[in-house]
Amino acid sequence: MSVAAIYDIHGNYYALKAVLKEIEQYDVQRVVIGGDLVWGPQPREVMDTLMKYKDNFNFIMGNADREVAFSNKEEKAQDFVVDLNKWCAEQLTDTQIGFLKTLPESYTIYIDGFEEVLFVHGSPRSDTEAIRFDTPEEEVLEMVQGVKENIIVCGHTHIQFNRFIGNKRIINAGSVGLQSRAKGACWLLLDKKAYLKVTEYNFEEAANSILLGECPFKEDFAEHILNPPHVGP
Ligand SMILES: [Mn+2]
Repeated sequence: MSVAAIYDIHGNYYALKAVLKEIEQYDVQRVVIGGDLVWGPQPREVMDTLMKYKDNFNFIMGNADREVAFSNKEEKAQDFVVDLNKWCAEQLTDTQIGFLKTLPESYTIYIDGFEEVLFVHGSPRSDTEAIRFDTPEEEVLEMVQGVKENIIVCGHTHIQFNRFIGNKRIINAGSVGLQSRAKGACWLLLDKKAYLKVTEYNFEEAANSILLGECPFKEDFAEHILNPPHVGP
């Protein structure tokens, strides 16, 4: 069995389309959508696409899905994040919001060549806790304490990695739509081995389509796609 893990799409419709197209090339039996689906410039297009797979893909909730789905329409915009939570929620149908509200925190599956694999958004104990490529080992060990699976797939920090810490293997799938460092849509293929994939797509076309939309801060999203920030060494 091979599995594709698609994390942190963040409302980037062109990046999602490119990854869905690429995974058709592989004999993928299962797709895990690792949270943070809609917070970004094209939430409706992304959600319309993903809902077609709602009975086939396995979804888990990201912090941003929770914040969008439960955003308070009456709340005054205080900052960028709150402002965008509200805007994203307004773009979605009630069914789509309802779907986001019911997503589970984690997903576990046995994969050939890997044994049981636990999928979470942030860390096993919180969808907002970041496991980064350079988080000190002792901090990571604390986050995974008590987890029975030895292989953990996460996202949230938008940079791919594959780390072996103690008896745990932790793989960050990276971000499809709002990646740092890599130029392309980042995802993970588990097919006997772990492959950190970067799928190129038409960045100019994606940026232009975002700029034609109504998303607040759309210029920032377009710029991020054209010139992903380089974070870390
Ligand atoms: Mn997140």
